[in-house]
Amino acid sequence: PKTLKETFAAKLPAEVERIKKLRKVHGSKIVDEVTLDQVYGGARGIKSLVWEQVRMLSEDWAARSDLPGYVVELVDRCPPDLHPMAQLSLAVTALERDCAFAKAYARGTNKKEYWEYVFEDSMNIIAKLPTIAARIYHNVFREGRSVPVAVQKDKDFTFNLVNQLGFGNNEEFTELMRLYITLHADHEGGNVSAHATHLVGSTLSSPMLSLASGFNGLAGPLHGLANQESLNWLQKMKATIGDDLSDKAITDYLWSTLNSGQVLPGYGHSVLRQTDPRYLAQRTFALRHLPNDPMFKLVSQLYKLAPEVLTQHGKTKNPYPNIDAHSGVLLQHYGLRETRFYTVLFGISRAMGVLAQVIIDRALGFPIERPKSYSTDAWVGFVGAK
Ligand code: FAM
Repeated sequence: PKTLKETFAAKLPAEVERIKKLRKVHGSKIVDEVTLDQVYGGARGIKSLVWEQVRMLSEDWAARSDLPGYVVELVDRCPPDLHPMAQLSLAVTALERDCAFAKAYARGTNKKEYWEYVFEDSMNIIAKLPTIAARIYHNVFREGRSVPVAVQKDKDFTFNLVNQLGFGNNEEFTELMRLYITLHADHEGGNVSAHATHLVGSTLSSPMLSLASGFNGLAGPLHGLANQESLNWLQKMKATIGDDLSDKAITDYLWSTLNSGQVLPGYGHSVLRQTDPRYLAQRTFALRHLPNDPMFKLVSQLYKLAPEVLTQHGKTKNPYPNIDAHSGVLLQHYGLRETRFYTVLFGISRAMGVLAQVIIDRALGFPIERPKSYSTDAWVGFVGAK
């Protein structure tokens, strides 16, 4: 059987030709109009990116999972009150020392071969993420009293992640994490972590530095950190309302959050206008495995009540829950209660999607990304306003 890299290499020439032809015949066709609102509104909805997907192989990752000693040392020296996402970003940045692409570029490699080095780097990074994450976890939440066990080369990627965190004896939790890792990799190109990785990669910066940029974006509370925020908020709610999960008690709490000028974490989305299918997949898992967990019951009540409250609030374009409204409740059920670690798990999964795209970007020879910017005075002139 062919390796992932061989499969990709075999498909590439036809894809390059397809895009060449598409551009030759249709290159001047208009695909979107841009309004001034979109210019000021975070470029929302402007059709301007290309995105695809690939699958990965656990066995190959296990073989590449060893960390260089200096990265271990770097992580070990981080103070425990440095947020785990900042530590993850630091460690990924530090992996750049062994970047095959940067070395090949410095040697003057032909640009047609860039993707092959980016592929190797991406596989190496993904392979090392569980060990880095587990090291951070043991340092921060076990006061460094334990270190992650070695990767088992014959086991799948997620088993090793769970095992290194210290939960390897729980098959149901491992199964949850297989779902989790699958769901969080899924994305399109416009979300911040995907776009940041792609944008930085377009400068031919290394996959390590590109991914670290994506992680830095993922660490924001409106993006990946929402999974941490969501469980913290649910716990605060539970501490306030206790066992009273009545519609009134919860509705009042939702309004108190909104009236204090905060968002409801885990609700809303820049693109989706319905319940996030990734939320529903997690809900299906919870209904099967933990229907009586008190925090899941609270999450279910919110699912029933929050959309109506957000609709009355009248601001969000999407009053339904997203992926982050559910994941924390599942993790805490199996004993992974350290909310500050949650976005790291999101990041491990997201790396697969965004690095796959960086490989494709280089394979298709995408150029440096450079939208045009104008001052408000220029925009005023452009739209003919006074
Ligand atoms: N609670 C309260 N207000 C909200 C809201 C929420 N959950 N979601 C959106 N709004 C407000 C938003 O702040 C904005 O208010 P202003 O006009 O005062 O600025 C207004 O509704 C319009 O926002 P929008 O156009 O509907 O959404 P955006 O595209 O601007 O923002 C989100 C999208 C996801 C950043 C936003 O819904 C939000 O802040 N949600 C809570 C945080 C969250 O769950 N993020 C995770 C998203 C997730 F899918 C991920 O990235 N992992």
